Amino acid sequence: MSDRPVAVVTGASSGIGAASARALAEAGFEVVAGARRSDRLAEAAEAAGAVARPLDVTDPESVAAFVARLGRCDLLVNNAGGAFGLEPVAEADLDAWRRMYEVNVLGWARVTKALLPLLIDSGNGQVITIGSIAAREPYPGGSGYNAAKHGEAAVTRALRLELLGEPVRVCEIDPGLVETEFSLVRFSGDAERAEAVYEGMTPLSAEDVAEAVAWAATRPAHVNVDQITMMPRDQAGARIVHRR
Ligand code: 8X3
Repeated sequence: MSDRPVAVVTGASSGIGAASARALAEAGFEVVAGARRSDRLAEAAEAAGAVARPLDVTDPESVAAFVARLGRCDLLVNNAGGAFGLEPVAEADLDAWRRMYEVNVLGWARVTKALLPLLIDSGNGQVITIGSIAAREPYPGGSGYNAAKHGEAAVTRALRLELLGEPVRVCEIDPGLVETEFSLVRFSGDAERAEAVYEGMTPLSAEDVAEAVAWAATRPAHVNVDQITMMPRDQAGARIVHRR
């Protein structure tokens, strides 16, 4: 590896993760892109100018193998996550809730915990969590995802407090509607339902969020960008959307 600072991006095979990998490579980082889907990851990493490495944040062995290959880590972008379903509490699928907690909260914790020694050793480390407006505002049908994202936000904010005095910054970026594969995954591949989420309005793009990631990552070392909430102009709350 070169002398460039090393950024790890999780969930980097598509969407915000892939766009962040590209934006960070352009900003001068050596980017290590991790994700489960190896074909998609190889393609996205190549386009981003990043190194592709297999990573399943829900699997302790996968995380351990991923971390063991890193000699250095200056920045961790915790992007892996997602929603499964949009049922109200009355119809909640608790297995889906468990999976959401597993990927959004325990996945976050597994990777962050494993990389903290390298982040501290770097002398100027940073953890950026890609949260969600769902971490700030509950909405009907969001409960399981809201709980997972509120959980992820809570651990991110706790980490910020715990690392006070250490050379590691902690940042939470909470986007609203971003057109990625997010809704396709949430609705188990139902493309029509996924497209309807962004109908008649202009959502954020993955690149819009990636710009915020790169901006937060390139502030001077003494500047901690704690939290960013960003939404499309057409959105003023988790479920307050203007459609034409
Ligand atoms: C994705 C945004 O509003 O669907 O995290 O929860 S939302």
